[in-house]
Amino acid sequence: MKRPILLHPDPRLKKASAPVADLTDELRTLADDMLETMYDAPGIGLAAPQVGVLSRLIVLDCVKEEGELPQPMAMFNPEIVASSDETNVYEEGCLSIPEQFADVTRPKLVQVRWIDRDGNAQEQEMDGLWATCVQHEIDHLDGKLFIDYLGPMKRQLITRKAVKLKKERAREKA
Ligand code: K2U
Ligand code: ZN
Repeated sequence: MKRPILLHPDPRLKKASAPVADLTDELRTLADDMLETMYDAPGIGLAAPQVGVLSRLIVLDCVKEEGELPQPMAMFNPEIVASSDETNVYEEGCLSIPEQFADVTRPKLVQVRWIDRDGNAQEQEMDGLWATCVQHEIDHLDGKLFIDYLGPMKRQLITRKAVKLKKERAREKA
C-alpha cells in the first residue's frame, strides 16, 4: 500500500538509518510499498526514512524511456564501494522537498554492493541517472539531503519555501 512521504524539515530525515539485521517478510512488504509509493509520486527512487522507517533500504527504477520495461530494484544495506574521479552535474529534486530543484555534482560512476530481497549479495557498477539516483538515495540513509550540497543561502531559501509548503499542505488536510 502507498505510504505517506515525510516532508522536509523533519528530524527523521536528518538521522542515520540502522542496518537491516535480517530480511523479514515485513521488510519485503515495505520494499513493495515503497516501490508503489515511488511510482505513484512519480519518482525514480525512494529511501525508507522518507516513509518514516529508519532502516537501510532503498528502492529505485531509473528507466525513463517510454515503452522500456520497468526495472524496479530494492537494495538492503546498500553501500558505495568505489566511485569515479570524473563527476556529473544533475539538477536534482527530492520527493521530501517538493517543487525545489538545484544542480548537484556527484561521481559519474559508482560501484554499489547490497543485499537483494532474496538475501543474496549483489554488486554492480552504475552510471548516468542510475548513479545519481543511487547516491541520492544512499545519502538519505545517512540523513543527508541534496540541499546539504548547496551553499547556505540557497539551502536556507529552499528550506524556507519547504516550511511554507508544509504549512499549506497541513492546512489543506485540516
Ligand atoms: O529520493 C527521492 O526523493 C527520490 C528522487 C530521487 C532522485 C532525485 C534526483 C535525481 C535522481 C533521483 C525523486 O525521484 S525526484 C523526481 C525525479 C524524477 C525523475 C528524474 C529525477 C528526479
Ligand atoms: Zn530525496
